[in-house]
Amino acid sequence: MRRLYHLPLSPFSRKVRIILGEKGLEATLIPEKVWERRPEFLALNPAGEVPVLIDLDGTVVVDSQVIAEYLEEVYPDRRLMGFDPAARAETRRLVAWFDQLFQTEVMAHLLYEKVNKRFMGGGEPDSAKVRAGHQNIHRHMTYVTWLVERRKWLAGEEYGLADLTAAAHLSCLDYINAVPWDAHLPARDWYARVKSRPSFRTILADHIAGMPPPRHYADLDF
Ligand SMILES: N[C@@H](CCC(=O)N[C@@H](CS)C(=O)NCC(=O)O)C(=O)O
Repeated sequence: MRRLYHLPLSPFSRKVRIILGEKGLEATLIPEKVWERRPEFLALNPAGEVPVLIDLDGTVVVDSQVIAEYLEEVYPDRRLMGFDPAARAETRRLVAWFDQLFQTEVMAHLLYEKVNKRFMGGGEPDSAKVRAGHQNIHRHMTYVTWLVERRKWLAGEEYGLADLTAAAHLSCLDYINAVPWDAHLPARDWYARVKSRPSFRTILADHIAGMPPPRHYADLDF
């Protein structure tokens, strides 16, 4: 059986789970408490990070974007990165936007401070960082709105990796009720379209013990 080492509120793990769903590939999800730094897990990924995919033939693939590109090559029937080099370049640009820029400006301030610290025993959230995260997110939501007012999906006319990467990040923040949807209605409508896809179902079913999501989290008409 294909296996995916993951964490429920890891945006990079969610990105891979959604890709697997879109491509109709089954995988057993194995939660990995990365902070425990298990030797068996470090042997799979010396960086100690999730996600890690072990494919049917035992191939070990590490890093969400490397996994995305691997799955696109090995299981090309349902393409998620575009059909020509220009479309793939635009997809990769937006994936990098969310995995790098959004991660640094928003996720590291909000998710790390509010959630990761709690599990990893890192102390109280730093309120200046949390405030910065809440401010920074507006520029990214404004950019999503700018894109979807000009295109059907983020990277163009087809749903794909750019959409699911952005949604993977936002879904983690939505779980802690940190997305200002009401101030960015076109972005909310785009997210509602992504959210209603079957590949998103397991994401919406996630439930972390002692940390319930807000009511609207799994609601398709939020
Ligand atoms: N570039 C990596 C980043 C993965 C990453 O940052 N994973 C986090 C969870 S969201 C992690 O496992 N961190 C382990 C740690 O901080 O010790 C990817 O795209 O997969």
